[in-house]
Amino acid sequence: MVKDDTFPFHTLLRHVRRPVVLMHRCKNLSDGSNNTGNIGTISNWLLTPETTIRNGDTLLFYTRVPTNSQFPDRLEVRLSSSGAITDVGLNATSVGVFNTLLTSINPNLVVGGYPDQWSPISVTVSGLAGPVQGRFGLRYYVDDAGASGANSNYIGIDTLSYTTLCSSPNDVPWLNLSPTSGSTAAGSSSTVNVGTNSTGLSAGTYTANVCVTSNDPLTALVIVPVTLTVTPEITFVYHDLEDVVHTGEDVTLAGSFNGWNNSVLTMTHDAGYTTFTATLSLAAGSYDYKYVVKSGGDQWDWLNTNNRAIVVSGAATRHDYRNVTPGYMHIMSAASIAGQQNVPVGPLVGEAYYQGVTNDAGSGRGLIYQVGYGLTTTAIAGWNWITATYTGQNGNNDVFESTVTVAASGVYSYAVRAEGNWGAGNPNAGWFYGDLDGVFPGEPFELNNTGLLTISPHRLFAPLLRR
Ligand SMILES: [Ca+2]
Ligand SMILES: [Ca+2]
Ligand SMILES: [Ca+2]
Ligand SMILES: [Ca+2]
Repeated sequence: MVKDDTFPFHTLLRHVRRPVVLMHRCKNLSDGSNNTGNIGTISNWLLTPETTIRNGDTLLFYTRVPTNSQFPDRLEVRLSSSGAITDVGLNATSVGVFNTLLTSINPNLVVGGYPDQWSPISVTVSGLAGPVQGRFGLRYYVDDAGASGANSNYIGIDTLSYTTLCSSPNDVPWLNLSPTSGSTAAGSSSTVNVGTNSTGLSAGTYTANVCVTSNDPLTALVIVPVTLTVTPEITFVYHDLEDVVHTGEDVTLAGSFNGWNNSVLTMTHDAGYTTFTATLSLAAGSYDYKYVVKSGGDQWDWLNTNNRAIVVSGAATRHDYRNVTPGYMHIMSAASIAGQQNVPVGPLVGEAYYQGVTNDAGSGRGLIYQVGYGLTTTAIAGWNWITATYTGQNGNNDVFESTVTVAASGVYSYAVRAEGNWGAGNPNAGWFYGDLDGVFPGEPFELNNTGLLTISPHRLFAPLLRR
């Protein structure tokens, strides 16, 4: 008995088709159909197509009875190993070729013994001597049923699927087996080579089972699970816009993905040593990394003050640029400096600390220093800025200076600044400014802590006037 308008569908697949199957005693249903007499035994069958059935295969479906049903129902899941034959017996108590009972839902026909909401039923095949050709049979089997019986209401079945653990090798192209069959003498062993080939596969996890069937009565089937994880390829590209990396120097890529080993992954450089690339297969996840310049020692901080981070979820190309930030910026010259217009005044002196970049003798790689003056009413970026020259070390700090020549007399503020990410197109570009009490984590740049530069009108000397 099949009917499709009594339950709402099981929602998982309701849009696919209308597979609700009902088997009922029909004493109250309007269509008046009957499955048995006033009292009798109902044995209604739903058969799957013929297939190869192995131990470990799983039949999954959803089933239910009406809410608060007072007439118990029962469902048997049976197995036939007789190929395409559909013989279910001649009467309500016989089962024909479906003589293997896999499970029974509400076997004792008790009220409440059958789920009254859509519930999954999973049946795993076991106990077969080997693969068989056959069918599954769902048998609605209720005695004392019918209009005057104590049992039988109706049930629904929906969203039925069948999962076989052993696939045809043609369905698993990424797995190679050799040999695919053979014989092994009792007490000895044979080697089966299993190879994988990820060509053409997108990133992800692939699983299959290698199933070994034999006529061994004790282990007719051995299942070896195989998992192939194809990881996304990530291409790292470092753009050396500031020429921090000189011709002949290597850049390595070190990160949490290779134990921060700064010697195992040397990036490929272009002819001009301006672009460095490396491609890695990385499992999905989060990683920290750094680019390390091989210049004498290993220069961890020349291209980035802090670790970079990447979240891998699929193949990607990561473009990176220099990203250095100073740990300290400071005006070293006097808080107040005086001079005359059109006469070089100063020098204005600053110092900067970039972790790992300024430490050694000489100006830090790729750093630009400037001194500047302007009115505090003018935005500091719009002051007059003059490139300054490295003059020596103050501990780990670079010291730099320049005089300035001011055209108009007046009272100005002055400050110092530095930039390491100045290459055209570097998204990390930005000047860092220094003041009199310094700029460092926890101590900001303050306009009211800049230097004072007082420029007086230029006085012409009397002897000149007398000529
Ligand atoms: Ca370069
Ligand atoms: Ca230095
Ligand atoms: Ca301060
Ligand atoms: Ca400050």
